[in-house]
Amino acid sequence: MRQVLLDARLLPDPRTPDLILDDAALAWRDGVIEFAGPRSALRAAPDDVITRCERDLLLPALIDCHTHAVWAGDRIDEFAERQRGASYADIARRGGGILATVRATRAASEAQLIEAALPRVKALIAGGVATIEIKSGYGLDFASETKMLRVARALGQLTGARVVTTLLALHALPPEFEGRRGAYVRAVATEWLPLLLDQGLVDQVDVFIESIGFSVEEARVLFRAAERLGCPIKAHAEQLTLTGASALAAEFRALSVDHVEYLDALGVRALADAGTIAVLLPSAFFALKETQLPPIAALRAAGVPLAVATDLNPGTGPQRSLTAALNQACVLFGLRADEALLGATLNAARALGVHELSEGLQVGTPADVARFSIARWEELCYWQSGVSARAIYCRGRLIG
Ligand code: DI6
Ligand code: FE
Repeated sequence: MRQVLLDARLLPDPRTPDLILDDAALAWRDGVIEFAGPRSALRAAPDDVITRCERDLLLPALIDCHTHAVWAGDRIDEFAERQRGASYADIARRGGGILATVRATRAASEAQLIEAALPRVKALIAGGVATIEIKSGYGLDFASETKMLRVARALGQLTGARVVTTLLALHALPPEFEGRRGAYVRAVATEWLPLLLDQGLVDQVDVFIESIGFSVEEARVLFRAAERLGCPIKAHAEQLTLTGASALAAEFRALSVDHVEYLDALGVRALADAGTIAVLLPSAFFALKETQLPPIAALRAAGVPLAVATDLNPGTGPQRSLTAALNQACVLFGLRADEALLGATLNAARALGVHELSEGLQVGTPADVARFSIARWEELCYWQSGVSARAIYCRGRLIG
């Protein structure tokens, strides 16, 4: 059977978003695109199944390259505390924040975690996302980190979305390792990572490198182990302070560094030389009422590719719409609409190492397609509440 979308406007390549083909056709078989172009050039096939798109806009499905979508419990009390003036760091230092979610997540079953995460993932899909990165990092012991990663894989199977998993065991120091930081880092690097890779549960690793997280030297231990195991690397970098995390990540040819509000000129240069993507997370910036903007102009001038993601998480990222995050990236960080669109498609694919999605919709690429009933593509960045997709396909399967 060949799926054929007709009567559409087609934006095949976010590098040239104004090149939109009117009266276009898009056809795929077994999840791989066979035709993308003017309807007049399409030759009918006997097994065509046709969908008429009423001049809706078709473009590459969006990619959310940074989420912590799996967690139990909530942090709404902390939200209220922060409204009363408490800082995120203070709450974390007194055992709240990430560790509050760790306690709830450890206590939850896989089924409970799936039940809690499914609506969040479905909300992202409803907003045009077909590929979602999901991190661990609320387990912080081997069994609970394994549980989180199994749930992430299950969410991909249940929804049909492409899920890329990330081991973020170095998200916070678990209480049982208080005073034994080195032992925890070594356990993650030398025991947990190889085991989880062998189980096919981990696609890449990440570290929260921060004053209230892990140091550059601690991250280096895990990055060395990941490099030896051929596991791609990313890092939460320069979110709250300048730590040198981006330079370290670039040294290991990381796929991406994420947040980068406090990135300096040395770090920008290092990212440019390494080809590392800078992932912007404006919803976390907004949630924390941050004031330090990422150095967008310097990143642009150095040619560092920019991606944009939701950072969906219970503490700093109650954001379930990637297009709403695109609006924030434009308004808060000064991204142009075309940069934001690229940041949620081709550059986000590169930030996840999903290279088959890094060239747009063309013959031979996966049929990851979003259909929006919008007059102009810029609306994907214009509406503050985000935009809903009319339909979303992942590998040619209708998932939302
Ligand atoms: N940086 C963040 O903003 C999130 N994790 C991280 O390393 C916050 C996660 C949380 O607060 O639960
Ligand atoms: Fe994050």
